[in-house]
Amino acid sequence: MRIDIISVLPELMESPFKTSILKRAVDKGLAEVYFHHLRDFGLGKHRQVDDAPYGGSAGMVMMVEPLDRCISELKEQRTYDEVIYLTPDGETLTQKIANSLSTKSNLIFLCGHYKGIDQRVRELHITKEISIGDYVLTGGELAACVLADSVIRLLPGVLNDEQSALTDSFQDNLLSPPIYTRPAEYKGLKVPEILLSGNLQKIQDWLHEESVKITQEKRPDLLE
Ligand code: 6GU
Repeated sequence: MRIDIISVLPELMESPFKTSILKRAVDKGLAEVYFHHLRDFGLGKHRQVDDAPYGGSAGMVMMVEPLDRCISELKEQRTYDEVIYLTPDGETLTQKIANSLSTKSNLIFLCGHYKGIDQRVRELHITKEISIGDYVLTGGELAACVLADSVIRLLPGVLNDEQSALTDSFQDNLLSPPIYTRPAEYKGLKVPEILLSGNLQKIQDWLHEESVKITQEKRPDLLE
């Protein structure tokens, strides 16, 4: 998978892809992540990328021309499955969306800034708009990292068996059951007997029951 990320602040997104599992995915060639500095497509000697909105409301708007030039240049080089705009008014990211994007080959992520993008960028290029939740960030960069992480970890070969995505919270709309490691007793708190029993079928059944119980308690909306 190849992800091209367009931003006015690409330096905000460097370390997540240089650390741990995402780094390994990139090193193994399972994910290619490229940053594009929007300012390189800015207008005039000040490399302008934003301007005041027509109609006189507050804030600045990301201009159509730099974004169109940047995205068009990428599209000349390959076909993209989706051009995704990270914005708080997009569709809220879910595991289902991450699963679906993990089957794609080429994605563009456009990080929103200021008051947003000129509407004509949407009409020309954007195929999907994603938010990572109902709160406001200073820009789309951290959201782009969250989205990339949720997608890249699903690519075949990125996680090993122990880290398998199949038993994650949300993979089957259930939260994870409680887990324990040694010691079997700590400050009088004991690991449930069943987990020490060695009976794999019973353990599986218990873990599933616990998952359902915890989901009912914490996130009943997931069971609806
Ligand atoms: Cl994608 N961008 C911004 N600026 N804030 C957000 C968001 C995105 N998702 C949730 N809050």
